[in-house]
Amino acid sequence: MNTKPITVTSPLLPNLNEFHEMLKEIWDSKWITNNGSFHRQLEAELAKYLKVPYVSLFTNGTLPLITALQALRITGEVITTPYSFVATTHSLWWNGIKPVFVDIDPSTGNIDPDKIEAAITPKTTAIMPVHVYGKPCDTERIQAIADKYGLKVIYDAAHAFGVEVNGDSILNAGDMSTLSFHATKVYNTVEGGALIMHDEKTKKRIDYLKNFGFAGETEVVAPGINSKMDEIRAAYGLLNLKQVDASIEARHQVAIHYREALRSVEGITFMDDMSGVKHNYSYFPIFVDAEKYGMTRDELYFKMKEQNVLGRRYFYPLISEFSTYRGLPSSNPENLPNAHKMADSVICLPMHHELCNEEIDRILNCIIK
Ligand code: T4K
Repeated sequence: MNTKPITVTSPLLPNLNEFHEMLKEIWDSKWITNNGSFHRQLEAELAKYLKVPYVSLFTNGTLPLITALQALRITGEVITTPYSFVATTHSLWWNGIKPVFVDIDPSTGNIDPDKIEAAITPKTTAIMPVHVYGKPCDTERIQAIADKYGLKVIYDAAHAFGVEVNGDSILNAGDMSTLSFHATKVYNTVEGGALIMHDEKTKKRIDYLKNFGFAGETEVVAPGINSKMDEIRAAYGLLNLKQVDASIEARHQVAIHYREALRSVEGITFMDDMSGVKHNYSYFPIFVDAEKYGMTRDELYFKMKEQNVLGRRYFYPLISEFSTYRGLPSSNPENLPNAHKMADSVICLPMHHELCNEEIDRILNCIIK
């Protein structure tokens, strides 16, 4: 096969000359990590861009999940979704917390608020939903349940950079939200992430926790971890912030193109934009109904692969199917029918800012018979 591979995503890269200028500044200053000036500037610029009060930068999108659970002193059981990247549940495991999986709403892929209350026990202390593919969870209903039972809510918003509902950032929901700035995300700092919080006191505590718990030169206030972002990635992040809007708009155009072409294909469905929501087009999942389409999801996935169109089956298998979690009572497939159905039918099509029409046509030609 000599066609060029079309990968599921491609990273947004800063202008190399501008990056070089910033690297020179870092070299001159010799301050390369530990809350440097680019780190402080990126926290401030992200808070403004994302319309949130406080941002704490992290070295990836997994450590803010682990740290948020620590900061809120979450123990016992946490209600979460099996339809996510495995890091969501791993963060609970790393804190000695038992995950309790609840099924998803098939229209969004997000945890189904109707099913949360039945999963609450005296040991439940929090809910950890995921805005999967950047589609906002029903945050109002989740908050109402949390308030009724005195639970904390930590959103894994790894996919939800820049997503807004009726003009308000989705990141303002719950007690805290986390972001991933991994290379594969809409906005990346190579590796990176952030924790979003609502008040200065929490921001201070999180900043201690990501620096071993140090509050000053000689005082350690908690068993923190090292999850600080360095100056080089903060500089890269500042440059990428300038072009992320254009990148999201380019993704939007790809989504329009896909939707126009796929709407009439029997057995293939996809998610439309939600009313009042500013989307980020981070992923473009399609769902294959084998009977109607005449081919299973895996048959289509491997057919695409043969033609070097490298979609991905995010999120298959479900987290509840991995060996660490399979034995949990809530992992029983009978408890998670919608999640299983979605995981067994999904293919995320290539989606990034540089996809050209010729590539989009190559992708669509694999699907449209
Ligand atoms: N919560 C949720 C809901 C998440 O989705 C994630 C991460 C996290 C938490 C944790 O955040 P981080 O700790 O990762 O910041 C990827 C990413 O590694 C992972 O960040 C992401 N979710 C997950 C959904 O996808 P892989 O193993 O599928 O990526 P990989 O290496 O196969 O790359 C996919 C494609 O992207 C490649 O085929 C080509 C392209 N690519 C990738 C990289 C790394 C590039 O073009 N350049 C690159 O440098 O996991």
